Amino acid sequence: MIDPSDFYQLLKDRDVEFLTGVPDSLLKSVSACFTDLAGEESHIIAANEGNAVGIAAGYNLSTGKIPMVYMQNSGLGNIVNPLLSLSSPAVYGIPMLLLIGWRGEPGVKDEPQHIKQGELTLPLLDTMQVPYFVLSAESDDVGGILDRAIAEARRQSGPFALVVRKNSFEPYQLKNRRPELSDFNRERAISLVAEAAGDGIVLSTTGHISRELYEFRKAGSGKCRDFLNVGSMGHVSQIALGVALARPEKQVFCLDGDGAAIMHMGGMGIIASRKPKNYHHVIFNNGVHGSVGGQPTIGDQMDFAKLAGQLGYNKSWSLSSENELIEFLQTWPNCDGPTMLEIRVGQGARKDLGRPAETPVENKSAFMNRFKDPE
Ligand SMILES: Cc1ncc(C[n+]2csc(CCOP(=O)(O)OP(=O)(O)O)c2C)c(N)n1
Repeated sequence: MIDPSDFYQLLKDRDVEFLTGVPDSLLKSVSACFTDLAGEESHIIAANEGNAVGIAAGYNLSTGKIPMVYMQNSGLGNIVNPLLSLSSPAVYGIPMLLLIGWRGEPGVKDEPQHIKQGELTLPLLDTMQVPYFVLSAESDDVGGILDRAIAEARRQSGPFALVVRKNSFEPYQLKNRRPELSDFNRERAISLVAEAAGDGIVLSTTGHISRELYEFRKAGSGKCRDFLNVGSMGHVSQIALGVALARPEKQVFCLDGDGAAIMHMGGMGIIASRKPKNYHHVIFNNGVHGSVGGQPTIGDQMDFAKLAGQLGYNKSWSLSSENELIEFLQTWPNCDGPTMLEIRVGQGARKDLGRPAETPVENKSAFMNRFKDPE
């Protein structure tokens, strides 16, 4: 296995000192190490992976040095455009290293949302003509691999990818943890919101939030008929918008995370512009990418309620305790939307948090049946 601190040092020794990206469960230890060891000026957790390629390009344009962009392979979709129309040797030719966590590698058991992406990770890189090397726990001479990757990125004047297999890096515990934004337990907050949503339509975001909602439904009625957006991080607010506009007679509740909302934040302006009266957006803001290791987002600096108000949501609030939420929920589902409720919550999730037992297609059917069947 590769020691993440050694890896960071090997990069520095080669003058690769600027790191940007979006955390990934499989690269958890290496991105936590970047958060701890690299100063703020040389490490930026970006809003999304495409933005990270942009930041890296700006760094290279102004220093001539090679940056590293790290991501989960789910982020490949976000980087296609800036790779092909910015950093490609056929356009500006901007050398950079990409470090890509390979979820869903063929033959390795993984969650359904990672299977197709995992199967197509190398073919996608081939199609984009991005050269790559696959790193694993058995890789020795990582320094030599980096030397060749850097030389190739410089020779081609374009990106070079290191695709990282599961368990390549040794565990590393993040030390610079973001202070808690509140001590309100998120699972409890989710259960209160889901209950208040009554027979409204609920959609939830990628990661722990969907898993907590699922567990709450299973413990209650035993059935989950909410749409659990296990993949496509950052898009649940727009899926919910599509539902709300098509079904104005239903109250629609979107349970979002701070990292996910920030990833494609422009969508909030589109929600506000269409003014769906039945749309209720809830952001559970813990200030971190909790599902993939707790690396910070900019959630602590965000005032989502104020932002929503400025964008044109009808009403918006922010709160951070169970008592406030219980009182608030007496009236909220009857307010005209679009509404935004930011709930500041604590970090972390239960160690024994389950995962949906149903496939995404089964989840879709149960969700779609809600529009046919009486409850
Ligand atoms: C495009 C993309 N990039 C990265 C990931 C990996 N990922 C899964 S959940 C998550 C964190 C989500 O953060 P947030 O919305 O704040 O919710 P929390 O994890 O704190 O519950 C990340 C980065 C992903 N699934 N898709």
